[in-house]
Amino acid sequence: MISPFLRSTALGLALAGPALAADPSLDLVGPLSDYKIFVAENTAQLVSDAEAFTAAIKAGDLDKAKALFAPTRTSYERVEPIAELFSDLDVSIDARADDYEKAEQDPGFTGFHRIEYGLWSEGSTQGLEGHADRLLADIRELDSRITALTFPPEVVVGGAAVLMEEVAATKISGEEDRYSRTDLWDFDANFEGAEKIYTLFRPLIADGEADFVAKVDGNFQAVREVLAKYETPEGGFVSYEELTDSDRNILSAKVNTLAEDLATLRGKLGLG
Ligand SMILES: [Cu+2]
Repeated sequence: MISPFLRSTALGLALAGPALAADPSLDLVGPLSDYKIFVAENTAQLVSDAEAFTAAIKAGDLDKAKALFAPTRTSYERVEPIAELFSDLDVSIDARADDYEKAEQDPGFTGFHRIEYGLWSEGSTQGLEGHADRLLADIRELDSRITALTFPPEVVVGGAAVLMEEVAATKISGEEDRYSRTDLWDFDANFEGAEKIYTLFRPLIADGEADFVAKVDGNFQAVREVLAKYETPEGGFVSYEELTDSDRNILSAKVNTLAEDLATLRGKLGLG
């Protein structure tokens, strides 16, 4: 879930006024419609993955449910830059226990991380059936909303920066997947999602901003190289506990720089 505080500070400007490209030759329509296709592909994948994940929970298959948890989340984490556009569902799908008064015991705590708590900390699928139904319903609702959803360019481009900020500020501490330690799967998907946005808009500025583009490309590349060290042969990631301090420091530095640089991308595109 995206912190409302980070959202409001980083998007405050963008939401305050109409966004007009400074340079009329900057055609945002193409990248935006390509991005919408990317989001729709991911939410469709999320629906089918969530069907299998929730079916395993309801069948009482603990091992299968645990195995499907992280891969099911990846398509959600890839679209997290625009979570602002469906913030009600982001809360019910992806909130942390800390957001609730009674933490894990709070009846308002739902979604992936409530299920994660049950599967890992309580070691059982028992009592998770209702949470599984709710999660699948929320995910289907999200997928059905995408077609009609308007994607404001300042929210899409700003969202990539905000997500990097969020990774640097909170996710790097390992808060997101604290019961399963599958955080590296989420990081990888978050970077993919932010890089997708950057890559789609990059051609619009590449000519005039060669240094900027080289720097951002290099930082995404550096992050990919660190994460690649932790990939498993099956295409997943090892436990977050295996991340060394020095790699955590590299990731943290790169993510902070990416957050700053992507925050300036909005201005470079004339998005205020
Ligand atoms: Cu998340």
